[in-house]
Amino acid sequence: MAVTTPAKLDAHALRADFAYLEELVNGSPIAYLDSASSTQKPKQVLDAMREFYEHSYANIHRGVYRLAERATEGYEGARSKVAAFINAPSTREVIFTRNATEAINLVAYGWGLDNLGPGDVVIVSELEHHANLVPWQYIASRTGASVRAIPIDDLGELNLDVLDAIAREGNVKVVGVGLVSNTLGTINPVERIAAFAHAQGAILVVDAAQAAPHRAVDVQALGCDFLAFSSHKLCGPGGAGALWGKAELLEAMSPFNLGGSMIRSVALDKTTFNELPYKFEAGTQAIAEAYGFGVAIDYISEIGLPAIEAHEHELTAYALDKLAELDFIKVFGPPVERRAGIISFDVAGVHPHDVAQILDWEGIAVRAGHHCTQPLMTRLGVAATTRASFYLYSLPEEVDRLVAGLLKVKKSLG
Ligand code: C6P
Repeated sequence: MAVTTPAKLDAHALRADFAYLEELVNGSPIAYLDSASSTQKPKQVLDAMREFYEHSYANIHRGVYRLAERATEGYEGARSKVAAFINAPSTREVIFTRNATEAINLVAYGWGLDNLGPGDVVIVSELEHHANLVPWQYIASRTGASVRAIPIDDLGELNLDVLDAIAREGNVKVVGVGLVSNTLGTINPVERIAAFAHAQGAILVVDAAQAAPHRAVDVQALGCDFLAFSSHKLCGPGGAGALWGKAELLEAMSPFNLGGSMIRSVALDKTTFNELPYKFEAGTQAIAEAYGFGVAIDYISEIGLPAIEAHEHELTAYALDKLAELDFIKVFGPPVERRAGIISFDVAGVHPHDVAQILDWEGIAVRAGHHCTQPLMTRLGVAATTRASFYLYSLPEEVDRLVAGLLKVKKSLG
């Protein structure tokens, strides 16, 4: 069998697209190791958005004048790009939202309120970001359903053996899991979970916030029913995100936000709703941001998701090796083969906020905290971790600086 290696990306060259990465902090370029939180934006996206605002901006789906048509084309063109990016069968199935959080809330409210009830079970996992846990807890509390979590093992990987036992507790109606954990980088076996969910007659909601920017995501191959992600984590602007859902489910669902644009006809006593996807896009959307989301998809697609994934994999392997040499560091999470470019760790005797503060003095940006995964922190037995995360512009030199910075942390506070 022929093995194809993705073309390598040139992170040094790509950094020229990102103004902040060219700046110096205390004489050194910033080592931005917080892309899991949000990515830097390339000039291609920023220039395109400025051009759009200057020459193509008007409200969409309303005006018949040329400018409005141009704006509508830009916005709908971005929808087509999102659909192609995740291999959605139809653009009608792509809803623009503000972010991944809103996309998951849309499903929890729009599907959950109508379809969950006493005796029903929503399964999430111990790895979930609060965005894929709190909406389900809330809707379960409103409907009488219960929420169960798939536990993780000591490597931070899902223990799927418990699924059958959970299924015996009630009617499993929803399974909500992330494709990649934002805290541990664990890559979850979503195809296997899809088979379980569908055998139960449940829907599978996939949080792809940490996956779609870094690896090819194909909603049809995953076998999910809904998938959510954000633009700002893939080089795009904030304020735009996407929900993909199967047309038959979206069609049967109640709307989430109500008002202008999402209606077909309104009388004082009755309203009928618009067709997909507009039924779920009430009010004036983040038009230029959706457009910029599409440009960001072009940008990362041109570099190539396989090349981005391979680059991050190489960096992660390098960083895990280097960190393993430091006896005062405890790294959480799975081995590199089953991990994306995210590394959470503990520095013996030093609070993660102090770690991050000292690293900042060295021009290294990492995140410290619970990463919106408090149940996972409880499972790990810590209040917080320090987290480094990589993207297409990350460099091995930045890993070396992280290691040198951690040695300084140890010297000052350890
Ligand atoms: N994680 C992090 O530093 P929004 O904020 O809606 O764009 O994305 C929410 C979200 C949902 N799921 C996962 C797996 C995520 O990682 C995030 C955002 C950031 O890890 C901010 S907490």
